[in-house]
Amino acid sequence: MEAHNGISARIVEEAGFQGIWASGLAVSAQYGVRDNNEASWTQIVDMLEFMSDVTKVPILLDGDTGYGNFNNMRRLVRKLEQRGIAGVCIEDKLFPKSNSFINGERQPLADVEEFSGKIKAGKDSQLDDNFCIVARVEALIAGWDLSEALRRAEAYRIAGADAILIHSKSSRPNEILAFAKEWAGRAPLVIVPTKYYSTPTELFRTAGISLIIWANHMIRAAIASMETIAREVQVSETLVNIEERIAPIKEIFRLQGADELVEAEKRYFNNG
Ligand code: SPV
Ligand code: MG
Repeated sequence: MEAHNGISARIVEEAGFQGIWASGLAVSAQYGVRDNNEASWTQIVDMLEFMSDVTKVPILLDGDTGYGNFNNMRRLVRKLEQRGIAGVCIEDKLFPKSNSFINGERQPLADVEEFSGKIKAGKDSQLDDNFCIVARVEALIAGWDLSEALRRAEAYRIAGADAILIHSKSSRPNEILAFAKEWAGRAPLVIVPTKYYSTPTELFRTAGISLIIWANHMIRAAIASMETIAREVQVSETLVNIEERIAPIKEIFRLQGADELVEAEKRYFNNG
């Protein structure tokens, strides 16, 4: 499940998800900027540090294109490992990227050799064997066919990618299922069913998909709720109608771990 800051990461973990997707779209949005590499890579990694500090489940960063060439990718991997991030997904587009759902078909793809070198450089620079690099294939989004998607995925697998994210903007799962069939389990497959969300998850499980990313649903939940409450209070000039519909203050304290500090003060701050 997507998260975009410390508190949303904590909420996602508490709900029982086994991993967190640090979405480029959502982290950009919570900063109030576009998903076009407007936030710098260090601003993204700084936010990831807050997310990692308050959770235990693995965090997969949506690392866009790796924020540059193979050399930027090497540095990104080292910095993510230092902050306890479990892996990074990079997509075969060009920096600065745009979100795949905005004119996705008009976006140029990366050269396969160059992108494969970026994957290899990332894998060669990780110190923790468990760090994962997921290679995201944008061929179907950019208007190429299944064979181009498979050609790219195979090149990225050979370059060392731990998993392949095959992306689609179709409202039907057909091209994803066709890809999975041809791929035949060569490496774990990851999907993002934002557009084909009505497909039952069980169908993907049967098709051999290893991981589903619900890519933007925490930021969308937050936006919908904030828009409703802000408009209502602005018009009604009172809190009486909304108080019961929003989280109590004590829920904020709980999510922040306020109790732990009270306990710590008893242990370390008796004379304070
Ligand atoms: C993101 O969550 O930022 C993604 C997924 O990259 S998508 O928006 O579907 O491209
Ligand atoms: Mg993204």
